[in-house]
Amino acid sequence: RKPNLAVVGATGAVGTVMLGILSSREDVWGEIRLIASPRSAGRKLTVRGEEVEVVALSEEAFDGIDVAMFDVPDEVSAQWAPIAAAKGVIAVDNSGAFRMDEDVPLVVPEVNAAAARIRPRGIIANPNCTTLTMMNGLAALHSEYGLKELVVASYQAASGAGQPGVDALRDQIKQVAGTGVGEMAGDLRAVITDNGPFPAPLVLNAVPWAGSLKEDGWSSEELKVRNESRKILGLPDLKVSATCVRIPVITTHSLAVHAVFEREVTQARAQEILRDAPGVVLYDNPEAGEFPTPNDVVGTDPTWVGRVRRSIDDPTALDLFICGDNLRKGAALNTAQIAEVVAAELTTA
Ligand code: 11C
Repeated sequence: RKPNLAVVGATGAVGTVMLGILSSREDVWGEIRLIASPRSAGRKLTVRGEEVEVVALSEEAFDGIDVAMFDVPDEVSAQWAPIAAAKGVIAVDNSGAFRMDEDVPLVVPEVNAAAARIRPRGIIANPNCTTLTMMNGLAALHSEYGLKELVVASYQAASGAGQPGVDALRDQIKQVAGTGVGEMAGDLRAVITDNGPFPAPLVLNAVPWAGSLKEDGWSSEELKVRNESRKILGLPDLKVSATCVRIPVITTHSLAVHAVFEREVTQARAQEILRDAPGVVLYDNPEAGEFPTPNDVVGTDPTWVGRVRRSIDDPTALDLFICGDNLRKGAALNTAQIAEVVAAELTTA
């Protein structure tokens, strides 16, 4: 029989994208049950062309379920993924609650699908969206050149902070449209009354902050990029420095990456590797004005790589610009791909 799937957090920003993805991919699922907070229970949502009523999150909601995806805040996953797992459900969790737990694999199917089979807690973690944006391309380059170090600057979309982030940016756009605001020092901070989930006005601006404050001035997002990259690539000593910045884009995270390798690189070979890498589109012809911008990439599945250059001062280093839809490959799509790996395992077992 086909395994039964639960989508926990079906009404959220990622959950909504997930229902579209489940409706468009090869259908490997029996029942798809939609679960959300009691506040959203009773709502009807469409998946696979059928209306499905949302049920409230409870222990019984997992009865008869084989695989459950969690697209909910960390604290909700921390509480409920183990409850589902205790009932024999395999939990695929998109929160940060379990990613660095050594008994929880952190999976990008194009990179380390086999890791999904070893899950002592019955939980598989989906990486952070910023990390995910660069994993497919970097894993392909790593297998040829041996990755040693990453210096990353992110340009992150408002939807990374969920619907409140999108709502705040849209409101701020309305507030400044047609005014001269944004031309004088500090005028955005004076005019924008609600920063939403961001620590400064985002419209007409760039805000060098994502997540919460951790030790020595690093943000949680920057530490996730470092720690999760190391775990996914199986490189515990990989040197990683990230600076995470929010920009006024609705969806799609972008990353400027300086990657240093064990061996010398060439631009042409690096482009060839990226062209052949699973889940990657090489879009790299600056002469013709071709390079990815976040807006080109919204709603697409692959991560797009352009501006591939060998470092002028280091023949072992590449500089790249990578864009990925943070709600698709960065969240819902990768979670769906992991769940499909598990479904294939359950079906052939
Ligand atoms: C952001 N990347 O753009 C974050 C959101 O660890 O899954 C996702 C946080 C996470 O703000």
